[in-house]
Amino acid sequence: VLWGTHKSCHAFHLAPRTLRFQSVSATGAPRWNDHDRPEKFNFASDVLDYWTQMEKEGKRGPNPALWWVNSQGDEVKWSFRELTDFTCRAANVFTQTCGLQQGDRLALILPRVPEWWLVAMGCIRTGIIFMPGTTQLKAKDILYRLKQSNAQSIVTTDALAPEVDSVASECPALKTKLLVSDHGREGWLDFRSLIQSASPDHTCIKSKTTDPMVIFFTSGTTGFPKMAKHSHGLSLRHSFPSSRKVLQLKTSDVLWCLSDPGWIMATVETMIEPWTAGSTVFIHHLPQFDPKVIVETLFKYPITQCITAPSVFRMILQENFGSLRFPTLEHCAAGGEAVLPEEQEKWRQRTGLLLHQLYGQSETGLTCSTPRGSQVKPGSMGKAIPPFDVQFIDDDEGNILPPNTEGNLGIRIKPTKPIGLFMLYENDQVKTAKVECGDFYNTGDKATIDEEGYIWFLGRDDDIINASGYRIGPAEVESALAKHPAVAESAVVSSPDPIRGQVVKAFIVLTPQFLSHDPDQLAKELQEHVKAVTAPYKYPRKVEFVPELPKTVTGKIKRSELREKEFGQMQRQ
Ligand code: BCO
Repeated sequence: VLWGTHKSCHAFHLAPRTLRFQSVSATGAPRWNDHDRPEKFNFASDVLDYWTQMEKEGKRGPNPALWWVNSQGDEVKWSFRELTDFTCRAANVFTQTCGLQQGDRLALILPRVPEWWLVAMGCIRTGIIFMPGTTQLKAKDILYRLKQSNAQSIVTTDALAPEVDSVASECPALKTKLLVSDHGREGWLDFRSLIQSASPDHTCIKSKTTDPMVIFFTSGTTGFPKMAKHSHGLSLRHSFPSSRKVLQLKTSDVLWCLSDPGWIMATVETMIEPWTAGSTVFIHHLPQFDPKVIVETLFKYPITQCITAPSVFRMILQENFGSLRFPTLEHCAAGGEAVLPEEQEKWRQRTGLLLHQLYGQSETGLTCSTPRGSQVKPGSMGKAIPPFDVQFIDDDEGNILPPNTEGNLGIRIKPTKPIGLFMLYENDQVKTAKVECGDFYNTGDKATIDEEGYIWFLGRDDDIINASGYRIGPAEVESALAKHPAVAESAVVSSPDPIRGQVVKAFIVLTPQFLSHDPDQLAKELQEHVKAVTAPYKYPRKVEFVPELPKTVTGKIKRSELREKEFGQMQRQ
């Protein structure tokens, strides 16, 4: 460990060695302009190894590149030199031990443990496409992901290994299972010991900017999650001056983004954006969400910037904490769902800090924000971040609408698709085509823009539920409910919630044999059932039993009618 002290090392120690670099920029990481389209780019060799070189030349301060802590007092601090060393080893484990090649797919389902960053960067070095997933996934979700992607490999922990084993026989493409654990498991390779014995000499691939790098699973309004595939352009974009302006990170900054590693927010804000700037990525293990731990952490560690979901800021404000004047915190940003002006004001009063909004999707990465230092218009999600040309378009042909008119937030893709926008939905030409509207990618998010370019979120134009920053497709929850014998049919919609913004609500028609059951007890049983068969964050926090569901003449459930009833109720309260 090069910097500071640590009580005990959670993961492993390796002596940093002298390294060979394949592609170190002479002029520094941020050498591209907003509209550059370099033919080749690889985040590992062009950015991570650049900072390693800066450290070696004494041109970067002593702060770590990754600083990981947990509530037991364990701590890991890795410099960029160590990260280059360890991620080269990870790359060798994948290619030499596991026989994986550029273009192969690896499911990465780990909690916030330091190995997550080694696996992701090891994949980038080798061109293996990594597919982050939350540890809340259940066997059924994992099976879906492995089969849809034809994944050759998976990296996960003890907690999820049995779930993987229960479905592995249905995944013929799956060649290697890697376990991050202190214990062995039959049929699994031990990632930690393989890293220890692997060579740190590795030649990073010379990836094209347009080569695939990562796939995020994102919920749709119908069916199961889609695979939004991104190229190396996703990481190149954060070297552009417009992206660098958003947080204005410096090498001395310590950025804590609390996102679960399964979401695009974590890939961008706990890896790409801070390391592009040579900043410290701070991670707390946080196996369970607890506002008290978050507040204690912000007091205890020299964190300068914090990014999380608006629900987290709300939950902190709800608790009775004495002081929220954090000694080193300078900048806060919230992303994943909308923030109300009253919440921004309350946060400012309690902390003395402005709460900036970020907006993006798994398909788009960071799309809008109010850059640090520029005027925050309360309730607005800020301005478009170039190279995205954001316009407000109509549903039909993608015609551009004038300011202050409600429209779909569109990102121009013609004549040229901008760097950083997803490539396509893997294996799904129909859905890829469906989100193209004239010259634009249609986000499906309704918003308006004012004359100064500030954007105001209004809502979705479909049935997707945004509950505390999670995008949840109703079909996923309805399909989980359908597996319970009490459910004849169900309709799942969003319902307003003062803390989480929205929550999942299920309207359920019971089968005759359950009609006489105690409704409260049955609601709890169904909630537990959903938590057991699919990722628990999707479970319906509200349940209402109804004799029938509203339907169109063709038998289609009118979710919009139910949703309007929910939001109408809120207005009447
Ligand atoms: O609330 P309950 O206790 O009833 O249930 C919770 C958990 O306790 C439970 N659970 C979790 N793991 C389980 C489990 N139950 C059984 N078995 C397990 N293995 O399930 C429920 C999960 O709900 P949750 O995750 O909302 O829980 P929690 O603890 O209330 O967390 C609150 C938040 C705010 C921390 C959480 O909702 C959150 O992390 N939200 C943010 C999501 C996010 O990062 N979105 C960004 C996506 S990327 C993007 O938008 C692009 C932006 C550029």
